[in-house]
Amino acid sequence: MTKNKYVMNWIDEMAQMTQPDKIVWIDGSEEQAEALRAEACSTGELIKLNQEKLPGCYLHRTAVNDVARVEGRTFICTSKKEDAGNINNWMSPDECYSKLKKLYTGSMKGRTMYVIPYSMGIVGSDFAKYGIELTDSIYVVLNMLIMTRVGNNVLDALGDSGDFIKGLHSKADLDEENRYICHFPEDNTIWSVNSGYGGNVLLGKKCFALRIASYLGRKEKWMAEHMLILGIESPDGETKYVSAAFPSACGKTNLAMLIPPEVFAKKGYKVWCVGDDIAWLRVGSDGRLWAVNPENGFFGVAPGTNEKSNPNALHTCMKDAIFTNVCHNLDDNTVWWEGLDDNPPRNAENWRGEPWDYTKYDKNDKVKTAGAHPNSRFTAKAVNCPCISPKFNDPAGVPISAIIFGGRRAKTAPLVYQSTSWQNGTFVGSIMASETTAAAAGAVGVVRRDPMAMRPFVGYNMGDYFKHWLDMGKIIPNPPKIFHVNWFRTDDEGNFIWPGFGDNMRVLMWILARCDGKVGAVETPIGYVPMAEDINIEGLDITLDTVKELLTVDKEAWLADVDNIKEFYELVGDRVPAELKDELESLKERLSK
Ligand code: GTP
Ligand code: SPV
Ligand code: MN
Repeated sequence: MTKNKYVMNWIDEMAQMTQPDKIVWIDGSEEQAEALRAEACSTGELIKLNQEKLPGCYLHRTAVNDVARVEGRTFICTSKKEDAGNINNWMSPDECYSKLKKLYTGSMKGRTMYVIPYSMGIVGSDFAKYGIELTDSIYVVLNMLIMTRVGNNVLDALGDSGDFIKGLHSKADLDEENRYICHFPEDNTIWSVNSGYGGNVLLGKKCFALRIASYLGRKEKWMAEHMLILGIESPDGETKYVSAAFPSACGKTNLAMLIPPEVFAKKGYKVWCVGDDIAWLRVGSDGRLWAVNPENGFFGVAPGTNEKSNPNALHTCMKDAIFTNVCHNLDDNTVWWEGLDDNPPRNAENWRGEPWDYTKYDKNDKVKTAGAHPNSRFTAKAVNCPCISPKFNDPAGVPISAIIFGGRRAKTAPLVYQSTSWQNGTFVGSIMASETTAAAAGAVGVVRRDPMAMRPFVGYNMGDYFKHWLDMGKIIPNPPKIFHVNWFRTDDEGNFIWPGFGDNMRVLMWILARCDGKVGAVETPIGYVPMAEDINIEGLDITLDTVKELLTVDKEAWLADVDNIKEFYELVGDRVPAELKDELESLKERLSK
């Protein structure tokens, strides 16, 4: 507990509104967590899994209508609408507070309000930021215990300061029509109501560490980005770090934990995971850009995770993990998901908790027929990851050599290209596009522009966000080089051409060689593209011609994209920096030559 009057007054006020039966402070202890797990099992909120095969692991099912982030119900509530911009939904703070107050009033009656003091970043470090989440969900408490650093030491570090993010979450009655995820960046406040799904309710994650933090980062000259961070250690023991922004369910966790292919492993290369979803970046005293992962765990996509695609993730979630909306194997009380193995359980319940017949699986209608929901997830501790970086708990973070943007593009974007400058790289990030995935409610597979993979997560005007990127370039004396990748090009039958996963390291090696000035490139209208021979394909069953195909820049397709980008910039509105519009004009000229 604490004597901090800002904390205590705020909790009083929230408790008067939500009217819980009691208030319980989460202290970060294992005893308390264990008691909460037992309580959740007694009510059915959690199912205790086979403790021999999956020690410390539990299964949770959300409501059927509550399985992904809801971007349409996510709001940025700044005083002025222009400050939220056209890409965000906006409500005035007054209107939003009064609307949500009605939903919160009495919403915790008969329930307990849990008080979770947590830190994003290492408690007590220069770059840590603190939050308190109030919630009526044990599932949220147990997830926050994995995903963030929780406990009394956070309250000690906060002292009597009012500088913390006030998060209020209530499941209320999970009413979809009254579901709201609202951010008040001017008040350091987040209000979430009527949901129980990860990204909507684990308020330290997207709500704080991206939406509120991006707003703070602009004010304080640092960056909060939807990026993984990984280190590549070369045989001489030197480690270089890269960060990469891919949209939701587009491969961050997989890249962050990759296992080097034999050709590099036998030489002694190693890959270390610093983070899989969020990076906070600032300029270091050495003039480089340094990154920390503010989280303490992974909330990873389950489907597709297997012994071949991502063994590190699989091992990470084999203990102390919470599985959400996966398939329950009733024979041995374990879990299963599509893409885990070729042996679906015969006696099982699907993600909804209904008896499941694997023979009815139709990959064109996964939500209805799959055992696990396409956006089913595992919540697992970073310390349980076999390749967690020795720098994971270093408050200074790691210096970034390259920033990589990427999306799911069946055509258009080549396997990899390099931008020509920070400004051009910012442009490359701003024009990112990707096919939508099951991570957010709505249609899947539709190409949409998703700048820097931050479309759903920028807590202010997207035009100002682009400007912030350009401004950061001016204060980083030795900035990372900026690249773009695409693992998802398909052939005429719709099959992925590039093997992906661990083999993506072959592309990372080219990127690092470019950073060191050790390899040449071909200049194209969109930037520098590798010579096909410079992508190491030893041990792969693809040919040099395939690599050439993956690296082609189709000018017609790109010109069509230019028109689409113009429309998107118009949608973002009048705060798109002139420099980026100039970049677009120059790109068009180069393509038309
Ligand atoms: P969020 O947690 O939603 O932010 O997603 P993420 O970017 O961490 O996505 P993740 O790594 O979990 O990947 C999601 C999906 O992409 C999974 O179904 C993977 O199997 C698939 N995927 C990841 N990497 C590759 C790749 O290199 N090639 C192909 N074809 N698929 C990939
Ligand atoms: C994403 O959707 O980008 C995620 C999962 O990482 S969530 O925490 O739900 O946002
Ligand atoms: Mn994410």
